[in-house]
Amino acid sequence: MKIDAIVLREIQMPLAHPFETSFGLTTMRRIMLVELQAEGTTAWGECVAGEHPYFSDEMIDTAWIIAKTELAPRLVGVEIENGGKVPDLLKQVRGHRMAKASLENAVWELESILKKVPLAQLLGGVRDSIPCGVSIGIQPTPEKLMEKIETELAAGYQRIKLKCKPGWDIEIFEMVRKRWPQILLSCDANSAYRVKDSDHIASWDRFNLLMIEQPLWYDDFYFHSKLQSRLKTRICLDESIRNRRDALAAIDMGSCGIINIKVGRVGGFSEAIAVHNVAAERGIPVWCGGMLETGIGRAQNIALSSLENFRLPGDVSASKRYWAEDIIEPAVEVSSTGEITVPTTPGRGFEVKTGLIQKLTVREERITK
Ligand code: OSB
Ligand code: MG
Repeated sequence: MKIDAIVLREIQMPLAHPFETSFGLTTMRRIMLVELQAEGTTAWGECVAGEHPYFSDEMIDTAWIIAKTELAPRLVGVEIENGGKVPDLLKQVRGHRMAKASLENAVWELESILKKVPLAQLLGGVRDSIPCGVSIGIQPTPEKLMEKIETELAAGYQRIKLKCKPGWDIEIFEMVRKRWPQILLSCDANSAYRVKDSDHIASWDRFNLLMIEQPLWYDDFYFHSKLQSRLKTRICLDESIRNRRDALAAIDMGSCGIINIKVGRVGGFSEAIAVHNVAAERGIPVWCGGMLETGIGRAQNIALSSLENFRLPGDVSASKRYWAEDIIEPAVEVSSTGEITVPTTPGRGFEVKTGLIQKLTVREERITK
């Protein structure tokens, strides 16, 4: 496969519902899309870097400059055998995993289009449908949160994840558990707690949470392992896991019992599959996280979630939870039993609305040889 040109685009889209985490409030997304023009067709990638370097040290503007000056020039005009060869072409550049993933994933997509196989199959997927959960942000009031949970459960979602932080935790879990004693419930702190909060967090065991996601520092394994040894509830690591070696270290140290795989956070499909495999070998379940993606990233998340060890409901939910109008069609829909059907057509399995993307584009850059 040879890429003729890579087009970077920034699109801006307001979220249908503002999303608040312990690190901040997002109302408007600025998203870098990658379009590969190759072999008479086009393939797409989405960069999940945020508007600010709050979730990770990348943000859309760093991803843009790195993709433009360092990564795209290493891919354009070069014979690339398949998507799995991309990490090797980009390895001289350290870090910038979200920028790398947007390009690598587009190459995998290109390969699936040219080979006329579904992206899920190319990645090694085995599932026809994937179980879905939702991530519910911090709300203006507890009452609003209860309404949201009610709506999502009625829509069929199989697991509710609550964003939490000091001051928005025990009282909230108490209230939710009182009303819904049986549901699959988890929480995600996005690193909002410290070691001194260990007793506080240990007291959450009584809420029978499926997991506690990333309670401590974004770059830590050691203190998570100390905390995990005090908990009955499994810790799930998100931010801390950057690659397969991190997954191994975290599992061997007992820092977590579950791993959230975000393909952007680990640098692309190759590394996501490697994390998936090493977790599977050690009996640690994984699930697919979300980064408020458009349909392009979401379609790729669906494909990844079809791998065997994605055994827990992911944060891969319907387009309408995020956008008034998604940039793919059909929009991603979730069944009344909380599942998304994995497409069986070649490539990503959804059409990209190029006209809409053009309208949403605020900057564009074309990289050729
Ligand atoms: O930590 O999982 C996270 C969104 C943005 C940044 C980080 C996270 C999230 C989510 C939302 O939890 C997942 C989604 O619905 O896309
Ligand atoms: Mg998380």
